[in-house]
Amino acid sequence: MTVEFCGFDLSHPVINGSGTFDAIAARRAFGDALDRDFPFAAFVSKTITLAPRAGNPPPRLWEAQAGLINSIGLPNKGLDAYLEQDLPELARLPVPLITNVMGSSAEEIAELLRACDQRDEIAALELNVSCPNVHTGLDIGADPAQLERVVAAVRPATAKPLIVKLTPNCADVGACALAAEAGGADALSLINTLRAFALDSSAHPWLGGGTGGLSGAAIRPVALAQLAAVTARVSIPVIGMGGVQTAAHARQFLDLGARLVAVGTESFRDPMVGSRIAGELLPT
Ligand code: RRO
Repeated sequence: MTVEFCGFDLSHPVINGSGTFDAIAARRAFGDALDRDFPFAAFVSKTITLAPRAGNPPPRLWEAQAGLINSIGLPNKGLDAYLEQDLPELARLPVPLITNVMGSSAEEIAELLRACDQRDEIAALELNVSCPNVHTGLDIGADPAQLERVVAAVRPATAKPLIVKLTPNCADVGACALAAEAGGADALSLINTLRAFALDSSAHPWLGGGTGGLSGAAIRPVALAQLAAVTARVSIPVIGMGGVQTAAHARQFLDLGARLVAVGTESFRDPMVGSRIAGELLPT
């Protein structure tokens, strides 16, 4: 079931959602076996920012009835340490590497893309636009006009394929998808987590960061609706995700027009679920 994606021939259509599989920790746990039977056809890194970030105070997770609310808060070692320490390790993976980046202004994003553009280990870039704009406080990706401006402004910073990961927390995801395509995105991915809140038994916010993002089975119907709205409007390839747990779920995303399908929360339960889904997926 090889799939062409942004100039790469992938061995199957299943990849990971950013931030849901730590390939470096997995190699420590599974050793070389990880590289022999890597569960995904491409690997997407956790989101990288320019400066290192500690992330949100705990608690960071809340188990919802059919999903998970996270408020991780983008902990990462920052661009320089990522390039120096993580990239050599990630380059040993047997699949193309997609580096996910986030910034709160076009200037910050362009700097991230320019630095990654210099590195042959990186096959493609994924831009996470769920970050609040430093000037407006609103998510960069929630307003189509702003999204098009930002994507167009940063597009020249890299010759590598640029995937824009849309936010689902917007009024019209189809309009955001069109805007990202018009700005020069080579591909789109969706959905990120849905904004959510968890209260403890005394009705106090449970998560250290206040609000969080809901993922897992609960969001699959929303993901399917948003995917359908996007594939109906754009001609660039789309990566679909949101609550995928089985090959039957993945098939629904592919049938709605996704070129690739990503597995996220389910990998916390079973790190090898990507291989199982890829093995069980039947060609159309
Ligand atoms: O780190 C996070 O808290 C986080 C990110 Br960057 C994201 O894009 N989606 C999410 O659910 N959590």
